[in-house]
Amino acid sequence: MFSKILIANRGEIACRVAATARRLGIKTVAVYSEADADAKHVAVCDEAVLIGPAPAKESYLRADKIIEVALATGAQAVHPGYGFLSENSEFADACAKAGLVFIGPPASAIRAMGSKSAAKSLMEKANVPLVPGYHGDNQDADFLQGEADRIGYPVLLKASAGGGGKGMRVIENSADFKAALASCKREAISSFGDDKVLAEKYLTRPRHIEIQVFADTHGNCVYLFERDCSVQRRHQKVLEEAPAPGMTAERRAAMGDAAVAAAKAVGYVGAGTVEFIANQDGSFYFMEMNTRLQVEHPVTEMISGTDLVEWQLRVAAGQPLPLRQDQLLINGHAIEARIYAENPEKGFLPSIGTLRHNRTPQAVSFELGGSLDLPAAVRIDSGVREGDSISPFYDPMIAKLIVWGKDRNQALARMAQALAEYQIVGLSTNIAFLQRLISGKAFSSADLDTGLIERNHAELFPQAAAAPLPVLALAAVAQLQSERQPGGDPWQSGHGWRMNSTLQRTLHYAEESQAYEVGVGYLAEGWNVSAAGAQARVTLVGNDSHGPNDLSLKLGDQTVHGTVVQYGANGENVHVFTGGGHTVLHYADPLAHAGEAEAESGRLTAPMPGKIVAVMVSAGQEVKKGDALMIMEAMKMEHTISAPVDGIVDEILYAVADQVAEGAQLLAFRQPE
Ligand code: MV4
Repeated sequence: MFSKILIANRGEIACRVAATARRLGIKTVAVYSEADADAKHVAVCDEAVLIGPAPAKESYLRADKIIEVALATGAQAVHPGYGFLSENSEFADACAKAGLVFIGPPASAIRAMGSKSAAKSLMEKANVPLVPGYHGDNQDADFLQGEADRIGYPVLLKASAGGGGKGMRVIENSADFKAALASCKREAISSFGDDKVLAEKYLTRPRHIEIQVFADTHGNCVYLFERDCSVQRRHQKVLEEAPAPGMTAERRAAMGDAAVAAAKAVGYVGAGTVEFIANQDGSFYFMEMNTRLQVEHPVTEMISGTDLVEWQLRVAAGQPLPLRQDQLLINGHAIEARIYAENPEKGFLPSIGTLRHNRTPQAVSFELGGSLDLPAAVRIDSGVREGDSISPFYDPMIAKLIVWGKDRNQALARMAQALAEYQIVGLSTNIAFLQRLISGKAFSSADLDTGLIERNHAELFPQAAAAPLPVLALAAVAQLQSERQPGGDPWQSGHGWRMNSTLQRTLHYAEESQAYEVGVGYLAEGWNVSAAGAQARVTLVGNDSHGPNDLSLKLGDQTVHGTVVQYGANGENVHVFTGGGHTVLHYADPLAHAGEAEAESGRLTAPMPGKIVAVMVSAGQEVKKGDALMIMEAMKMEHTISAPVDGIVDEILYAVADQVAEGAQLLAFRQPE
């Protein structure tokens, strides 16, 4: 076995590989770009070497640099992870030439599977089922049309050099053939520099079912069952599960044997995935082979009780596979959801930013080894921690959330629970979208095909509902708590209450296009909170909990638990997590905004009559936007006057205990040039 390996990747997969290496006592060398100097994968490896600027072309794709680092650090092997150089046959060759073991298949196997049409010819010879079609060299338009007519419509034209759905055309009838062929060839030449196409029978409601295979250098090759990855959008997998719902033992054996035949046909070694496209009746056809460890490998690990990275390392070191086919068994059901920094409401645009708050459900990380003997109920593979950023340079995946259950229903329930507990603030995520997806009828009843997301668009993108009273009450109570003086008893909820009158305030919140006015009446104990026609007596109940942002409220006789994260000037960004939901509110502090309008003229005025109770700054002091300048008591409440922008305090016009009239200028303020 190796004593040191280099991990030529970043993010969760680099961390995943490092975890197994550590467990096996293998030292790890990380490589990183300038953008990743503080990344988790750098922290979890034993050594780390900077290889270049942020763009992948100048860092994670620099084969020469990576090999140089491997040699300089004394690594004996290179694990490429997925993406980047993982399916680059020249990199595999270059590693071998440098005397390094490439932890992956032989370069020849990568090449053999690299070309669509060549791979299909090889598969045909190996008796791996192919979609009825034509994938030969004759590209004459009349000939291809004859083939399409023979196959029968609808027919799918695919660019031979294509992948990921690019360069595909569905043709409904012979009359449309020539125009579609010309258009497909134009796209193929411009996208791939090669206009060769193949024609296939078009499957109208296909499922994506892939088989995990593993081969060693001793002639052994096994399959570790299937994964159903039908739930995709624009060829990006969203949910993956194992085993595939509805799979029979006979079909599984047939697909497994076909996948092993495919691997053997190209002299495969290591971890590979044979992708099939399956009809609803279960008939299946070879699509392509991925010659790497896949993103979704954890669902296979969970149902088979294996560590596929350990298998990769053993095979690369020349050891035989740890188990024979007859020793491999399926235990239970696993589902993986990919948590992405993206905005589903805005066409799934990647969302760049910092994970200000990243609270994950109770889970094991792979490092803890919980998925080996007794499967963990929940596993999270992630390459980022709270405080880390999702940068525009790389894939914006935040984490893979993987759950295991004794059956699919238990796994589904655990996924729902885990997603409900997952809290992220700082960037948009697809968590709410995943919640709707897994609870929707199509997925929960396993009515799967690659069109599931598009077909259920209305259900998956509902109109935003108005925030209910518990959400607004949590936001309001968090605001009241944050206004409290430091050092006060945080659970004394009578703040603002006066013997001879009831103080009444209105807090203003906005959510996207909706605005909320939350009425707060101070009581001797708690508050009367009213919003959107609903009203309840609210009290803060003991906090037996968790974190500083957690609140438990009594709303009438209902108990509500929630987490409220506030940030920005005057806590203007308010994130409320409760009941598995996440509401993003904007808090409009009336005093802060009274100041903002006057910032340009350098004045900060009292928006109402009151008394100065504290002055925190002195003349000439530089302050940052949001810094507290003065506290005044107005309307029987204390209000902080904050700097509306970065600037300098010119003059302070009132002192502590002074009475001020409405509109009085409190201090003079200027912005630096
Ligand atoms: C197909 C197909 C229907 N019929 N081939 C899309 C990506 C490429 N690798 C193969 N793809 C498809 N090939 C025939 N004959 C439908 C797809 C397809 C698809 C396949 C797997 C997973 C998701 C998909 C989404 C849309 C279309």
